[in-house]
Formats: sequence, structure tokens, C-alpha cells
Amino acid sequence: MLTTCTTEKLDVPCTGSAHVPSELFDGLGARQAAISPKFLYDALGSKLFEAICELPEYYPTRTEAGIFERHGREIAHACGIGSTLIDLGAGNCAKAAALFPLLRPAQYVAVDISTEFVSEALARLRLRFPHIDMQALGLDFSSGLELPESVRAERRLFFYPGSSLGNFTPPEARVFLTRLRRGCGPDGALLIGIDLAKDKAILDAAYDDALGVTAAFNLNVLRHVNRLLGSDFDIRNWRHVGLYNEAAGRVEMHLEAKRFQSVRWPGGGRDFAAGERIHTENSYKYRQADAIGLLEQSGFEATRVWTDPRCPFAVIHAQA
Ligand code: AVI
Repeated sequence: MLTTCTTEKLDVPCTGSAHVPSELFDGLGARQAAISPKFLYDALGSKLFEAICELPEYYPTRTEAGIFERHGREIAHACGIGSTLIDLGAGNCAKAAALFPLLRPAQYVAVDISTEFVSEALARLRLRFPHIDMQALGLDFSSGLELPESVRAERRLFFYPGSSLGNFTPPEARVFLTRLRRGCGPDGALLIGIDLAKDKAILDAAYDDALGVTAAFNLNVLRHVNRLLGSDFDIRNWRHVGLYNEAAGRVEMHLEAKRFQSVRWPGGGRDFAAGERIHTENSYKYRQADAIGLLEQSGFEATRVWTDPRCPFAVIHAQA
């Protein structure tokens, strides 16, 4: 089920209380316990992710920003000006805002699961760019992409930076991209940033930083789950694990129980043995050819690719 809400009217999470707990119950009850990575992004989680992007170990944000800086004009040429810029997972809107002077969008639509966070960012952005028509959408676009009529249908340019595609499994990514391609309409396109496979040591450090910000980001999901589910996870009983699984081609984040514990929630609960893990995120790292293959299997035509010579990362423009 898809829940769409315009943030201006909202002061509650828009994730529809009817389906959120059942998804969480299923994940926590599974043999390999799991929590969907979307639950990492409550208001604090979004702020912690913002801090991760500043860390020296977390290269994707810096690398991608460098590509936008070095190739901005070519990127704008490929995308054209005056588009309907739809920013998926907009967060603090900083990445899209940096492109406004080049892309000069006719409309900017900031989509994020964390409504509170994105609407605050948009309020600040409206002051800087009063001539751009802007709207915020609180939307869990991982499960559907029904845009309201207020979003212009012409010249849609979906913007999906930061390698968020890596948080889907490849089959899920294909389903998601196919849905995006349909949402583009006949004259739409996609501008996407995809992280590429690299040295295990670099990846391990990026997802388990020395300051412990990624650990806090991961552990915070349990506080969010406690609020959503009424459970009694004690974050002091868990430790963060983030490492590259080379065979699977992905970084995995887990929470590992430090000791045996019983966790309760209304109507149920679960015992966790010491060392047992809850899987909280995958972050797939593609080879460039595989990333392009994925786009093409989803009906897109990759027209331009920009990379960084020192750190494998690709920004791709793909026509619908
Ligand atoms: C949002 N997403 C692309 C980030 C990533 O790199 O997979 C989330 C993240 N998880 C840990 N650090 C950052």
C-alpha cells in the first residue's frame, strides 16, 4: 500500500500505521531477523546520515559531488533546462540545490520518507530560490510511485543520487527502475549516482567509521522500531556490524546481540542469542557494465556516464 502526503499539512509520519508494524513483525519474526533499511530514517536517523556524508571514510557523497562539479555543464546539457526535477530520497535537498543554477528546473519535487526533515529543508530552500515552484512529498517510494497531479507531467527528470539504488537487491532495483521509467512519461529521463565495486578495506571503513557515526545510525533504528512497535529493544545490548561481503557484491549492516536477551512488544516478542544478528541494510556495489545493464533491462537507455578517475563511482544519465 502506498501512502502519499503533502508535508505542509503533516506533523506525523506518513507511513500509514496499518502496514508499518506488520512489515516489522514479519522481519523481526523471520529466521534471519531483518529490519528494512527505510526504518533507519526517522528524524534523528536522517540527521545521522547527513553526518555520515561528512565523514572522511564515507567517500560516496564527496566523490559524487566532485563529479557534479567537474562535469556540471555536460550533465546540464544532457538533462536540458526547465525540467520537472523529482528528487527521490531528497533528505536535506543539498545535492539537488547544488544543481539548480545549472538545471534551472521549472518545478522541484522533494520526495522523502522522513516528511519532517524534508519539509524543513524545503522551507529554507524556498527562501534561496523563490522563483522555483517547489513541493515536498512524504512518500515511501520503495513500495510505489504514485505522484499527485500537482507534479508536472512534462519533462520529468528523476534524480536519484547517492547510490541509494544499492540499498535494493538487484531484482528489486529492476522493479523499482521499471516503475521509474513508466513514471517518466515519453520525454522523461533519470539522473542517477551508482557506487561501484572497490577495495574491501575502503568499503569496510566507509561503513564502520572510527567516530562511530554509522554505528549510531544503525543502532538508532531500534529506537525508531521501539516507537513504531512499542517494543523494548535496549540499544546498549547491541553492537553495529558493517562490512563488505565480497561474494555477494554488497556491504551489509547488521546489529549483533552482545548477550542473550528477550525483546517484547505488544502481543509477542523474541529471544535473541548472544551473537545473533538483525540484518538492517544491504548496499550493493556494481561494476559499471552491470549498472548500465540494470538500467537497460528496466527500459532506460544510458546516454552518458561520468566517473571519477580515483574512486570508482558513476553518474549516469538515462533516457526513458
Ligand atoms: C543511503 N544509502 C545509499 C547509504 C549507503 O551507502 O548505502 C546508507 C548508509 N548506510 C551506511 N552508511 C550510509
